[in-house]
Amino acid sequence: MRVLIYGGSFNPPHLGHIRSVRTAIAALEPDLTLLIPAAIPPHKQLAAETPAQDDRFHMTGLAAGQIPGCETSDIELGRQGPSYTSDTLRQMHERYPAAELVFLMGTDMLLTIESWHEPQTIMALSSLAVFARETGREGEIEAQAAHLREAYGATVFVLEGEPVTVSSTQIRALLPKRQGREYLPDSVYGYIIRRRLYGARPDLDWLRERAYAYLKPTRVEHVRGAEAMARALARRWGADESDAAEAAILHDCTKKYDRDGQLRICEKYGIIPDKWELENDRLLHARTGAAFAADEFGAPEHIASAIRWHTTGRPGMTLLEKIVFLADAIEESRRPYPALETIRRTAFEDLDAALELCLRRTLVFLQEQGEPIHPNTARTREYYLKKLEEKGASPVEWAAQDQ
Ligand code: DGI
Ligand code: FE
Ligand code: FE
Repeated sequence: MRVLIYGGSFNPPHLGHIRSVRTAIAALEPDLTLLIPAAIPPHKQLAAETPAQDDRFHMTGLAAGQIPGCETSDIELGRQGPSYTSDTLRQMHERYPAAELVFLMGTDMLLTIESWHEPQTIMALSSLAVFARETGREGEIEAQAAHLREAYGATVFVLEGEPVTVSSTQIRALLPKRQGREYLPDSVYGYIIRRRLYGARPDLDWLRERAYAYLKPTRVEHVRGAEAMARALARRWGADESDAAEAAILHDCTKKYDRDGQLRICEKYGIIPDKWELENDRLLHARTGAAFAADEFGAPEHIASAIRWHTTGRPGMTLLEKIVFLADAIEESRRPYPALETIRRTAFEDLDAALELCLRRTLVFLQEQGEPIHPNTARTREYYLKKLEEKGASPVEWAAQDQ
């Protein structure tokens, strides 16, 4: 029996890891392959944004799921103090006494193995399999392999294959910039985004694909329009354009659910609808949407709150909340309503005046329809009316032709 062991931080596990393991499996045909996330690697400092061990273990399991015959072991995670490969191999040897253990590593590790804790134990208990981390060092690798065979009686397999150059460090640096998805299995990427590990922000192409799946097909055009308008407003008013896009992409993510669906989501997230929301379930999707976006897509507080307040608004809105509120109301595919053109123009001249006008228009509309008015809608309009007065500005009137 042959057991292939691949230890590492897996912080996060990426396609490079998966390719290395596949290469090793193809060459060595082990009966079992184990990915072993390290607790505290003695040879390198853990990165500042390192997630909890449970998260790394879970991600490693997701990565292992991509490889037939591959499992994850948590033997290093429960360990107190530094986690040494030699201890792991001793434990593995006890567990599989008849097996040939093969320890998989990158060429960079092979070159430093003599400085590890108990190198002779490592090489006595297991064979070494090495995959290339870069090209052009084949001579050096062969020389080191020969030296280890000579000095320690080591068995060293130098694997053929394209070098695996991507590193977890690089990926961690890319994730907050909405990049790096192409280096990760989709399941791992989805988990990272959902938990916002490493300060990750979602790749917006990925987010659109995932978020649109929750929309009625007829609503996609509106959400696309809201994103475009939110981006334009963010540029105009100096907000983070990609955050505005993210919030707009997610803003109606629970809109398709009917009353029962809304109430189910409320129950799941501990949302207690007020009496206006119970009377008019169209108001609830803003609250359920914020909770769902946070849970399903890891939306951080400032983005969730832009979703939360996109229907009624609230006094003292953040810039992002104003942008999403207005983008929703004035995006290009909105069916024309009175004052729409005036609100569109005003949104690029004075945000507060645009908000006041938009809310005033909604209040008139709701009154005409005999719909109950949510106190937040009324209060928000009053707040921005007062704000305009304090600025010495007058509320914007809309032209007769803007009907
Ligand atoms: O989800 P969307 O259709 O894209 O837009 P939205 O989230 O702004 O929802 C708009 C609906 O919300 C619209 O039909 C008016 C309604 N609405 C906004 N404020 C109030 C309100 N409905 C009631 N009953 N009371 C309000 O105060
Ligand atoms: Fe909405
Ligand atoms: Fe909307």
